[in-house]
Amino acid sequence: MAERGPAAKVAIIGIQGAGKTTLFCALTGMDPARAAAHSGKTAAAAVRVLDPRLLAAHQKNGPDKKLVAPTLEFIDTPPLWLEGPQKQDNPGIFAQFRDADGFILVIKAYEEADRGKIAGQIEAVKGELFLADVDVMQKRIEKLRADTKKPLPNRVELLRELAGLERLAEAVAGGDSKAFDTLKEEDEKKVRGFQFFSKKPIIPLANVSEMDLSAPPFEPTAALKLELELLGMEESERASFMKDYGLASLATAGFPRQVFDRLGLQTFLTLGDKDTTAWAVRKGATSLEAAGKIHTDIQKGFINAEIISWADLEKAPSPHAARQKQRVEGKAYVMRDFDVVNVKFNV
Ligand SMILES: Nc1nc2c(ncn2[C@@H]2O[C@H](COP(=O)(O)OP(=O)(O)OP(=O)(O)O)[C@@H](O)[C@H]2O)c(=O)[nH]1
Ligand SMILES: [Mg+2]
Repeated sequence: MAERGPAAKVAIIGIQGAGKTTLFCALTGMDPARAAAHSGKTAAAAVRVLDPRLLAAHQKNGPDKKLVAPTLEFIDTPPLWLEGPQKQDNPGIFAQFRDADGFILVIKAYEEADRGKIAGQIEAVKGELFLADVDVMQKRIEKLRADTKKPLPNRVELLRELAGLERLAEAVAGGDSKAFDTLKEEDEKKVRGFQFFSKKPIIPLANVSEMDLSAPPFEPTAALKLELELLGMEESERASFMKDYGLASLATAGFPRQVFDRLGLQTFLTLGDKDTTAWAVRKGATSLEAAGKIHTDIQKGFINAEIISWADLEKAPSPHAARQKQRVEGKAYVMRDFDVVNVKFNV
């Protein structure tokens, strides 16, 4: 099997001191001292997305086999928004995570003074991302305005792109990113290459003090500093501290799975002789697309897909027994989460 890249890249953003690096360390296991050395730059690390269903399938298929999980790449970023005299221009920073598929916006809410400012923080940070997009759009608009004055053979096409971008720039400058959803497919293809931030999902996470865990401002909420400290403890010590704080589980432990879902991704399984592998695919993907995730040759030679639903695998004592419930589906079949797949193909 070929080495797989991450299923998605997720940039951790927020105002100064929000807890971005603390979250990054809690998620990736990176030593805070090492992460601090990246101050002012981005740092990236991959995290496995371990769904309980994958762990159960692995047990069922043979616990000695290799377990292959999808990964998310998390990117720690410098503060995107600085107040007052510290305000600085750092345009180069955006290029470092332009290819992110989505964002976690860490909200600084661990001090009394932060509490009334949650909506303001979201607006400020989103505003920086949107402004960065508008800058890129304006540059392209200027170029298109100049080009459409020339008698170029594709002038009609360029005029169309210009009109589309002018509309988009106006909407995004006004804080409205829904304009992306109304683009016609051919126009969407044109702007896709720019990887605009404003069309990507933003997941806010409230970083509160351990005192406020019982009254979260919204979900997801975590006391990130406490979580990082707990993660550094021995198992038994951690369990007793968690009990003291009334924490049933660590928010950061389940977070990669939540993010995976919020980014519009789902999973399918292949149960091999040597491995149990979970593959990431977008929600709504067909069996043909799923086949392409495994190998382009398997997609090209696709005949059909043998599918066992997750519910049937879960109930069966073994993968072999679950095959009694197997269905054969064509290439247009829309994948369900945690389907077990065996693609038949011509070589
Ligand atoms: N009391 C408390 N302090 C926190 C919490 N989260 C982070 N901090 C502290 O706030 C400071 C900044 O945390 P970082 O994780 O470095 O924040 P950051 O968003 O990466 O900061 P910049 O990279 O400078 O923008 C550190 O001293 C943290 O220990 C929290 O939940 N409670
Ligand atoms: Mg930081």
